[in-house]
Amino acid sequence: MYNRRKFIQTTALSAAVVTLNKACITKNAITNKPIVISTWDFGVAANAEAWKILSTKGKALDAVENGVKVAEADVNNQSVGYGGLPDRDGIVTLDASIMDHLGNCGAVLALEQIKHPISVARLVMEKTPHIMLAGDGALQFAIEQGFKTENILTENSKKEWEKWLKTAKYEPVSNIENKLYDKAAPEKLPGNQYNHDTIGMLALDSQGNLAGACTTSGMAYKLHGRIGDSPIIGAGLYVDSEVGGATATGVGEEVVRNVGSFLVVELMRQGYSPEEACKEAIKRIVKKKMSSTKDLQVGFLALNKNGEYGAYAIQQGFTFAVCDSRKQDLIVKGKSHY
Ligand code: SD4
Repeated sequence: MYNRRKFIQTTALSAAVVTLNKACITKNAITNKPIVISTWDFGVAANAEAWKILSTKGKALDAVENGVKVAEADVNNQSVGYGGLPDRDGIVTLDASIMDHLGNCGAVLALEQIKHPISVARLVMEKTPHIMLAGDGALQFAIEQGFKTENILTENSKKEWEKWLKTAKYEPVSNIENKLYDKAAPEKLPGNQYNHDTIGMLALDSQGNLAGACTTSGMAYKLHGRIGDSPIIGAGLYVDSEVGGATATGVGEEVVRNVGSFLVVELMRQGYSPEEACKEAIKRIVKKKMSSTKDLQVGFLALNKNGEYGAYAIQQGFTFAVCDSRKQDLIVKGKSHY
């Protein structure tokens, strides 16, 4: 895992990249493309895979699918794909969605036994007249499409769950950094501290097309059948080629309630910069929840069609990774409400 202390402060970004004025979606703006951004430190490895495609003039859609597959396959990542922490009943259920510049989209909800839900989501988009497939139906479709079923609950995640069963208390922790930032190595924390670290990825390719992908094992120890924001188009992910794209991480219920990613894109349409749009969306969540956001984490990440990006979270500690022709392994510490 990438060392979380290797943060590069937002302030270190060049002014040309982080645009804080509202008039960012102007016709004459210079477009920074190709570019790929994704949530959290593990986004660096995922971006690197996406960059192989983007840097050779490949499509944003292929880039985001292949990029997030890195996180899905990473056995040490206990919040995405293979190795993800299970639900209350010890079953790993995965949520994923994908969207392209034409508004095509596909999603799988509570998919079991499949290592790469994002690829199933893409096939839902490309091979069916539907957008979402859930549970058994999603699994049946995946098998029909040739996906291999396998046990995606690793020994490590099973042990964490067994430990959790002793108290069986469901307490979403806002994120590991909020309370324990700089105090303990993340790898020493108990698994239930990792309970929300979705990968959301947005890419702009050399043709100027945008795409996004979002994939997660959701909140650890959730009720069986619980669906988060990540596979809900408009909540965990949204792309509009006229404007830009957005993705979310954190407590999905709050993102769904506020149709978060759609909101961020619509704010960018009104002229907000990506960071300002994320900030405004976070402010709305905080306002509605009043004082009960102390332990709540939600983070938004956005990319506009000019290749400008930004993020904002409720709690400190939200990071995202950026990869473009200038820098391939940039980690940015997102700004936060608290
Ligand atoms: C969910 N939003 O299922 C996801 C979890 C997450 O960072 O984002 N973790 O609610």
